[in-house]
Formats: sequence, structure tokens, C-alpha cells
Amino acid sequence: MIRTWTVALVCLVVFLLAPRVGHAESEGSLPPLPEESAEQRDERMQWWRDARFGMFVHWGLYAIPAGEWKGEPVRGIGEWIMNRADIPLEEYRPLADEFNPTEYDPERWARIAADAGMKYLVITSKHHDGFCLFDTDATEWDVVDATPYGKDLLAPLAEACRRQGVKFCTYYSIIDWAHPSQKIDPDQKHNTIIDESQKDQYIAYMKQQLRELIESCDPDVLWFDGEWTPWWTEADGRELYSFLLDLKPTLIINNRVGKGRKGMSGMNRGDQQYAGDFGTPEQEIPPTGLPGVDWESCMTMNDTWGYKKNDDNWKSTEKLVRNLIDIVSKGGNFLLNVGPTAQGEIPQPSVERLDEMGDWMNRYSEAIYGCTASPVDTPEWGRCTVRQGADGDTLYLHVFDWPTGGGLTLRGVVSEPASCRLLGGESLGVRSTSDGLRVSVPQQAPNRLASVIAVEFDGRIQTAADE
Ligand code: H79
Repeated sequence: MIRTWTVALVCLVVFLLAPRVGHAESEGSLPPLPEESAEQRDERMQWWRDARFGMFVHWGLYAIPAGEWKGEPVRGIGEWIMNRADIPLEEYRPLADEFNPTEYDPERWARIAADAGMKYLVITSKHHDGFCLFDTDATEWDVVDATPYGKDLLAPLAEACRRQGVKFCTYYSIIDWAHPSQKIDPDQKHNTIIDESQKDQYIAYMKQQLRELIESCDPDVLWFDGEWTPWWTEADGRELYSFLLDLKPTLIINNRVGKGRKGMSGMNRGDQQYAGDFGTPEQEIPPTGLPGVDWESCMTMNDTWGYKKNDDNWKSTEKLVRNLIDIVSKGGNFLLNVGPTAQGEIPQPSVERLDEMGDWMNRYSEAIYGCTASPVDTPEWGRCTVRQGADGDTLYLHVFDWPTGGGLTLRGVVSEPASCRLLGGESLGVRSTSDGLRVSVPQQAPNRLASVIAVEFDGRIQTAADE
């Protein structure tokens, strides 16, 4: 008899609890996202969608050891040095005593970004090591209080960026190896374990710092990271997202503020189902875009985010330009990283590549800024981007493999083109055939990185798929 009742009671408890546990992270019990119409959202996202190309900057104390610890190379990436080399916090902290970036010239950084054609810059305000590059009253573990340099690094960069017409944006890590609430999970080193009794305190700490950042630098994007740690929830993300948009209604926030990302290939949602405005594929370009979903691929130029000595695996300028084109042809943005040295210099191989990208952008940026995804399948010779103008569409053909026979074919477009020209060059013959668009082109490729042909249409482009 007692057993029957026990079983019944257990069943009742399970019945009552199960649905709640199951729904803990589902729509019903989650804090709401701020109300916003589609038009309001489009307006908020507009500059970011038009920009298409930005600079990522990973800078911090990890630039001092630069991928080596006690004479040994550290496998993996610069800014994870503390974790990869199993460095205890007490051994890492004294790096601050050496941090004195006397060569730091924010005006020069902003100019390098602007000259490359980059429209925004996202810099680490606090990476996983918890060290802050801005002046914060929430901790002494910042550049002003803990280093011989003793000055805020971000506010002057924010000003320099504005002078150069580059939007200033900041990265902020949710996991924090130096905050007393957390420690690196010894079994899952990508995560931290939080003392749950201190979680509210840590969230208050984050909010204070983010408020300070907004007051001192007024960033246009907040780029969160480390949201994968199990103690951070979608509810936490939504709450933080709402808090920030309340502080600054024009802010744009990446999808790593919440749990909308699945794995590193997380361009996924970045839509209204989870907190966050855009998806964040890392070190990869998704095979296709998603209609109506904003996303941004972030990528290193070599193999390292933070500065690392002897990382010479530099991507070629050709590769970088073609990555940018590939991303824009799928409707995304390209956030390309540099890892400045502890002295404050962007490494020369990065500067050279950005310089060459700038030369390309000087001639071809019309086919990048404000452009959207290709309406047709990827051609074998390159990529397409589109500009929707008031008087009609312009289709840009980015040719990677220049044809030898004097003709280029684009399958899938059925509308009759109005005109055609080489970007920055002469007009070209174009006609619509049963095969698609046929363009007459010169024998020689005008540009070794990628040559662009602009095809103008009266009205919207019609494709075979529309028919
Ligand atoms: O700041 C740079 C890196 O330091 C940081 N993000 C870029 C922008 C970084 N991201 N990831 N990592 C470092 C490595 C973490 C990988 C994983 Fe996971 C976290 C593997 C498992 C947990 C997230 C969840 C990705 C895959 C599953």
C-alpha cells in the first residue's frame, strides 16, 4: 500500500516537474525581447548591412607572451594562452606590469582600417582573461589601474575612428577567468564554472562595465563571446540585450549575447527567435546565406586572433579579397582580424594585405557596399553581388577566373540588360541568350585579384527561378 502511494507520488511529482523543466528555456517562460517593428529593425540595421567590411582587433596582455610561455610555444591561439598553457591567474597577472604600448597610435589604426575600405572596427574591450582595455571602476584589472601605460586605450580609438568615418564597436567576453565568481572548468577548458551564489553579482559587474563602455566610447555594435559556457542562459541573454537597447536604442548586438548559435558554424538564427541581431560564423564562410538573416563571418589573417610570434601562415590578399566577395555574394559581412603587438603596432604583413585590399576597394567598392546576395547560383568563374537601386538593379560579376575566349556567360538571369561596363573601365557588349547573359570581355583580366563587371537593368532582375 505504502509502495503504491510512493509510486503514485513520484509519478505526480515527475508529471508536475517535467513540463516545467522542459520549458525552462522555451518561449513561454523567457523574458520578452524588446518590441520592434520590421521597419524599425531595418532602420537600426541599415548602416551595418551597407558596411559589409569591418576590422576585428584582438589586443590585450596576451600580446606580451605572444604564443610562448616559459620558452615553450603554446599550441592554439594567442588570446587563449592562459588556458592553453595552464597558466594560473597569479602568474598571468604580472604581465600587466609590463604592458606599455608606447607605439600605440589610434589615429594610425583608424586610418589603416579606413584605407582598407573597412566601415567599422570591433576591438576587444575585455577578452576571456578579464583584463579591460578601458577605464572601469568595477575592477583594478584594467589598463588604467594595472599597467605602467596608465591610460584608457579605447576612448581615443573611438574618437579616431569617428574622425576617419569608421564606426567604433567593442567585443566583450561573457566568460571571465579573472572574476572571482568563475574559474576555468578543468574538464571543459572552453568553459568556466561559476559559483551560482555569485552569478547575480557578476551580471551586475558586466552591466556596470558595459554602461561605462557606452558612456566613454559610445560603441555602435556590442560583440559578445563565450556565451557557450553552460551557466549562461538564453534568459540571461535576453535580459542583457534588453538592458543594453534600453541604454542605447540604436545598438546592434551579435547573437552570442544569447544561446541562438549552434556550434562554431553559428550563423544559424541571428533572427527574432533568440536574442541578438546577427549570426556569427567564425573562421568559416557558410555555403549559402539565409534570406532575411543578417550574419557576419569573422576570420583571422593568419591562424591567430591575438598577436603570436612566428605565426606566418598568412592568407594571400587574393584569398582575402575573394573571401570578402564570397561573403557579400551570400548576403553577409566580413570581419577581418588583426592582432597588434604589445608595443601597439599592427603587424606589417597585416598592414600590407589591408593596403592591397584598399587598392582593390578603391576601384571596386561599388560592388561591395550596400550590395546584397546574388539572385542566381554561383557561376564557375566567380561570384555575383547585386545593388537594388531606385531606377533598377545593378548586377556585379566578380570574375576570379577570367575567360580566355573573350566571352563570359552567366546562367539564370532572364531580364534584358540595359548596359554593361567594366567597373572603372570601358563599356562592354552584353546580350540575353537562351543560355543566360553573355558578356563580351577583353582578352586580359583587368585585375589580378578579381575583376568586376557591372550589368545595369531597368527595374528588378528576373531570374529563371522567378518564371
Ligand atoms: O575571440 C576569438 C576567440 O578567442 C574566441 N572567439 C573568437 C572571436 C573563441 N571562440 N571560440 N573559441 C575561442 C574556442 C571555443 C570553442 C568551443 Fe564550442 C567552445 C568549443 C566548445 C565550446 C562553441 C560551442 C563552439 C563549439 C561549441
